[in-house]
Amino acid sequence: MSANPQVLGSDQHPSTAAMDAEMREVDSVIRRRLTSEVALVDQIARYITSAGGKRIRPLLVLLFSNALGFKGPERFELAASVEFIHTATLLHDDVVDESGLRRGRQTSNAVFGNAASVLVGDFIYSRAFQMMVSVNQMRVLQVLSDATNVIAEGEVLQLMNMHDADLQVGDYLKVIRYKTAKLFEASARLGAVLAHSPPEIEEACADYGRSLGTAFQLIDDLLDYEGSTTELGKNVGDDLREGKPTLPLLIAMERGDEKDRALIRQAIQNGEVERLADVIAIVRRTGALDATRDAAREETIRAQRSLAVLEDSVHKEALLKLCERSLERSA
Ligand code: GRG
Repeated sequence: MSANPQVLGSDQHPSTAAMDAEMREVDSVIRRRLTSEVALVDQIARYITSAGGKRIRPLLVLLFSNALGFKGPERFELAASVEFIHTATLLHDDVVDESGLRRGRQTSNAVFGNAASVLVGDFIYSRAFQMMVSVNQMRVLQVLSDATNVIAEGEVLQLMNMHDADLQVGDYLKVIRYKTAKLFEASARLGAVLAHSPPEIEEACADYGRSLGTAFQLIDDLLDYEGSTTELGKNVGDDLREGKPTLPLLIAMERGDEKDRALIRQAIQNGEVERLADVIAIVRRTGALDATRDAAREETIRAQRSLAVLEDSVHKEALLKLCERSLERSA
């Protein structure tokens, strides 16, 4: 497996060969730690993890711990642990959203049912906590328990915002900072925690993660209107079907004429995925997709600036590059 096939292709950067080896180690921890005597747990856990995923959160743990000079084996345990938390949230999210496609295959809920999917999500989530306890550092537990708590709050906030065509941009941003950016933030911060970095370095790493995570979700929301189902590995238009008021729609309503506004309003309120083609035409014509990408770009610039505290290294270079790749991604 390449360190990060989507955002850090193997010909892209000198740190890639070294990171490939480290990511293979993470993969091996994932395989070792994802076993259970309960056959269905094994089956579902393997089903979701074997489909891959970009592994961007574990990559952050590894790049920051390396950039700060920490080389202990705990980095692999924590990298796998954040990927487990991410995986558990995906299993739960696909149930909540009634999604049918993820990572280019049927979702676990579509194959095994909602109950099994939620419960195996709980298994993976609690396994992540067993692994972080094994590192034996209270600060690690604090970072990850706080992060998972905020992620859950973000999902509840998002639920409350469904079908709300009057949602303010600030409220939308709060949801994406909670549900997505928080785990990026925690992953980056963990590198600094492992390296026992001083508070100002730890905060700068956390800032990078928060900004990159925000950009990442902005692009995710954009790709739901601009991307292709084949490339994304999940169904485009899912957000509209659920009546999610994401930034492309909020901007299009602000910039469009009365007719555009009425159409998008109604689509959000009723979750009218059958109006997807009309909605895509409006978000394109009003420049809402470009504006969303611009907002993501601003976040990545902020992320890159946060790295000023790090000494030059191939790992820092890779973190800078990750920002650019995250803007260009199509999956
Ligand atoms: C179990 C702590 C816990 C909470 C449950 C359902 C839920 C609360 C949270 C869901 C949060 C969520 C799914 C946010 C979206 C994050 C996101 C952008 C997912 C896609 O990430 P990628 O593109 O996925 O990194 P891959 O497939 O590459 O791993």
